[in-house]
Parts: sequence; structure tokens; C-alpha cells
Amino acid sequence: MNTSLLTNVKNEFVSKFQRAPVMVFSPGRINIIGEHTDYNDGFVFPAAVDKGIIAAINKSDSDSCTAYATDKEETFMFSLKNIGPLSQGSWQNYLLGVVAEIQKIGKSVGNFNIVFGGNIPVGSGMSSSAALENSVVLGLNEVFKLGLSKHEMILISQQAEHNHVGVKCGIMDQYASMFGIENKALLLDCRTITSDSFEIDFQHHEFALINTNVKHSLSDSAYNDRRSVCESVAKMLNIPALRDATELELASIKDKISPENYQKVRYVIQENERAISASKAMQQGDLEALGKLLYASHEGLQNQYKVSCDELDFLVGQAKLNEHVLGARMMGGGFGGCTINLVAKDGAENFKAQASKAYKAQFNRACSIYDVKLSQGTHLIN
Ligand code: GAF
Repeated sequence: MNTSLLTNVKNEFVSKFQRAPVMVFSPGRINIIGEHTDYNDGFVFPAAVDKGIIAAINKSDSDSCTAYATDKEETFMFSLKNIGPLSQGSWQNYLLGVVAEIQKIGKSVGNFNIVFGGNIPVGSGMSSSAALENSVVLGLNEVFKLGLSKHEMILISQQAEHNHVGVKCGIMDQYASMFGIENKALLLDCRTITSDSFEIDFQHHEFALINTNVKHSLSDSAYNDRRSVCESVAKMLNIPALRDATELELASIKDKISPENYQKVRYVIQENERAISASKAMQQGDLEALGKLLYASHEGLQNQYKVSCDELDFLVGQAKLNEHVLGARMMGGGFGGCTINLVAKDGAENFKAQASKAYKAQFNRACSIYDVKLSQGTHLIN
């Protein structure tokens, strides 16, 4: 957590509203492997990180609510009687969505004020949106004593994203952000919404993140399209979700679906297996095997699921050229954002320098390198 961000958000709140706030830190996440498997009831392997959203929140005595986003220096006032989504892409929708979903389950919140700021680069694929949603729901839960469990809170955050932001996301981001554990990654079963935790403390290797600093448009509609392809094929197979499918069963309906959709569904089935294999490789300390799974995951995302982009493919290509890297892949929903790289600690600087230089030469834009620590999930700060 960033202490100057914390001080800044808290001071803004006190100077605007003249009372002490409840403070919340809500982290972003990385995902080691298991991409686009969450909404297929499958497995994912994320971890919360030390970059996130800090929110200051408390009741308001006025007859409306005020939100202030420190990064954008934007103020937004709204009434609890009239909560509807604003135009697509507005940050307000994450906030309004959470309030609306709390109201939907019959809990009531009074007027409140909120100030928030963050240090997760938007569009990096590290889930600033889930971090914001979780900070709001946990803050409101505390201020209005709603008595919500963490499980209820992440479902509210997810519904906010579905109904107010328009992305039919799975549960990975909200779960990882809420339930993260310091130094650990979570193998999450998205059907039961329960996880096993794994200490990430490789002696000689680390995960390095490289941000392409691009986010191509259409990513939200492409995301929802992929999800509906998966659901319709699950229906054809007469199973609840693709998590229950095998490649053999899929082959039996090959002539009933387009070759493109066949490959997409095959990717999901294979990626789900890779997530489980990755957890085994980690338990056995077999980082070579883990690295190969990362490369295979990227290959599937690029060629079968088709959610990658030139910039991500280029960075993964750079990883393959560097002897210090065991594996790499794009991370998150796709069409931009970060790659995650499993790299030898003593070769990490060499790789980062090489990849940055080559990226700049290729695209005439800089990439960004992040060092993250695995962190505790959404929590109140004293
Ligand atoms: C986005 C979504 F929000 C997640 O639910 C997940 O599907 C991910 O893309 C892809 O694995 O981050």
C-alpha cells in the first residue's frame, strides 16, 4: 500500500467533508494462469497485489451523495433515489452499480461521501475495476453496518459490473481482490468459489509484469461475445458449463459449430487443465513445467481464443528470445494490458532492458515494468 496515496485520499476527505472517514485498501490482482476460465465455472490462479484503490468513506448529513476521484480531480453528486448507469466507460458506473446492487438485495444505505484514488494503471489488466467495486462495498458495509459477508460483497461487485458497467465478467477479479493473502496465490475453483492458497516464494525466479500501455477498443464487446459462445456450446453439450466438457465430447459436435468457435471452446477446456497442472507444477517446484504452461496459455489466447494483440504477442516473443525467461503470457481479459513473465532473478534486469528497448523500437511507444508484492485482500485501514 502506498502511504502518500493514503494520506492524500484521507486529507481530501477531511478537508471536503470535515469528518473522519472509514479508510479501505482494495488491491488489484495478477493472474498466473487460467484466463477466461472463470465464467466457465473453471479454475484460475490469481493473487492480490500491493497496487490498488484507497477509499475514504462516511455518512453524509446532506440529502445527496458526493464522490470525488482524486486521480481525475472529478466530483460527482448523485441521489440514492435515482441510481442508473451513466454513459459507457464512466468511472461512476462502478460506484453506482455497487449501490444499486446493495439496494437490490434489500439492504439500505443512507447518503454518503466517498473520496478515492489508486495506483493500478487503468487498462493494465490488473483489475482496477474490481478493486474499486470492492472498496466501495466494503466501505459501505462498514459505515452502514450492513452485515454482508465477503462472499456476498464480491457477488455484489460482480453484479455491479454486469448490470451497470456492461461486462459479463466472471468472479476471479473480485475474489482475488477481496480474499488475497500476503505472499500467496489462490487456486480458485470458480464453481464453488473456494480456493487453496500457495506460497509464492521462488528461490531463484520471480514474476515480472510488463505493460504494453495499450488497450484496444471493443474489448468489452469481444469479452461478452466470447462468454456467450462458451455458454451456447455448453448448452449444446447439455452440461452446466464448459468446465464439465472434455475435448472428446467437444469433438462429437464439431460439425455443429463454426471452426472458430470450436477452437475457442477447445482453448477453454485446455486452459482449465493448464491451471490445474500449474498448481501441481508449483507444488513440485517444477518451474520449467510452469513456464511451458504459461507459453502454451498465451498461444491459446492468441491463436484459439483470439483475445491477444500485436503488442502482447511481441512481448511474449521477446520473452522467448531471452534465456532467463521460463515462460510468459498475456494477462487478464486481453487486447492490451500486461504480460506476466516467469524470469530468473539474476537475469530479470537484462530481460526487462532488452524487452523495453525492442518494444520501443517496434511500436515507437514505451512499455512499463512493474514490480509487485502479493498482498492481503480488501481491508479496513486504521
Ligand atoms: C477479466 C474479467 F473480469 C475476469 O472475470 C476474467 O474473465 C478475465 O478477464 C479473463 O480471465 O479480467
